[in-house]
Amino acid sequence: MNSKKLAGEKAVQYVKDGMIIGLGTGSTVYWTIKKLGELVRDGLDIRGIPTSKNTEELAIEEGIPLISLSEIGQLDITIDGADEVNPDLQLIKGGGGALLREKLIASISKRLVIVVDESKCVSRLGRFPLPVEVTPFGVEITSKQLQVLGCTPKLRTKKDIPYKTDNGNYILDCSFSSISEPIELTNKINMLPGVVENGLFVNMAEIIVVAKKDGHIDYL
Ligand code: ABF
Repeated sequence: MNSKKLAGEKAVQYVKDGMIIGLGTGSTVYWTIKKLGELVRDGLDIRGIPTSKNTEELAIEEGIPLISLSEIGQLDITIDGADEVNPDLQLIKGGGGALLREKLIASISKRLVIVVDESKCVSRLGRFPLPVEVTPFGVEITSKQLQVLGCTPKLRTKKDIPYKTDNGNYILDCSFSSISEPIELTNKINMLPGVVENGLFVNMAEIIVVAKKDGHIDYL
């Protein structure tokens, strides 16, 4: 059973004709986008806003009409993945490097629906290192400031060179091991000079579609 496919496809139930949809990034929401492509080919009238260049390519391949952020004030729904979900529906996102665009698009969406397999559900956030998008300039300073908040930052690299986001920034993956106060922490992190955005999505998700190993779906 492909849990990611099950969760991704299930989220399509929230999509109605005429909607403007934020299209997330990652291997779970991949299946949402594939399903939406099928429905568009059967006549579903939607327009999508991708959260990353990878998602934009996939949406174009699937024939989903795109619209730019400058043309709209609000989205009807955003469907996205996550790296961790706690019982209060607080999230860690950004493992795919798209956290800035994901958070921006989610912030102007009427609903944020998250699709995960059950491995992402945790009692407390922090097992997954928190991605923090930072400016390349002064990354050493920002890293030291993040350490003061109690984590071990690690510069994300790809083939031994610093990974660059779609926005031209770096990512520091910050191991906090346990995050008990995500709301307080996200505010402290975003106050630091050099931080562009962090992967804590607090009080944003409305529905979590969780695919279990046995093929059942839970809704949080
Ligand atoms: C994306 O979904 C990222 O924010 C997050 O890292 C990723 C989860 O990836 P996957 O669905 O591939 O496990 O939105």
